[in-house]
Amino acid sequence: MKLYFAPGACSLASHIALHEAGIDVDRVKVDLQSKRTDDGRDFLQINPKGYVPALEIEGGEVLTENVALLDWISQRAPQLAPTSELGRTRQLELLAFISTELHKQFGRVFKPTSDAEKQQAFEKIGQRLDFLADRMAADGYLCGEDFYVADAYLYVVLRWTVSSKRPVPAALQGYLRRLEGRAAVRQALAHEMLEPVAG
Ligand SMILES: N[C@@H](CCC(=O)N[C@@H](CS)C(=O)NCC(=O)O)C(=O)O
Repeated sequence: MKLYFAPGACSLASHIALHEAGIDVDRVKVDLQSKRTDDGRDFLQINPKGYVPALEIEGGEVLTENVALLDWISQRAPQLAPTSELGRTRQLELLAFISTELHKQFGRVFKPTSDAEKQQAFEKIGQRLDFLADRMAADGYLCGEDFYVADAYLYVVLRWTVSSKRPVPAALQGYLRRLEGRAAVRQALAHEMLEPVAG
């Protein structure tokens, strides 16, 4: 199995989730500008969409899209999804929210067409992080006491918030520290040569 990633990009979520699941993968770094892999291949031949993450699974099929990869990993590691009747659907609801309402806003932060657009994106991100903070159990994770794959995705968004020099809502600061205390998060960071960001 091979995970195609770029350090600190959204592929870090699947990287963390694979560590949490105890699934062994080869890691292949991708240069997102040149679309070349570290081992000299044309990444567009692997994922014609040209973005990470991509996961080559047994049999050679390549899975793409954060939501799909994280759901796929949680199906192989059931401890990474809530077990209630609506558990998987609730987690997909969260993954879709993080993907479309948070992750996508960072496109406007990293490549804004104007200062006003960047400011608008930060406002939306702030509102949506507050929404998640309000529903999160104290000392817990997004869905309660246990860590699930959606937490790995939210971790990436919080890293981007910190690197954009925006405040992480007070209610999420302890959560960020808890995430960075997890062995799987530390291992994925080390593989990607990244430092923790919690203060
Ligand atoms: N819809 C995709 C978006 C993935 C995405 O935005 N990947 C970024 C890194 S965080 C990327 O590889 N961008 C390079 C590009 O689009 O050329 C998903 O959710 O997996």
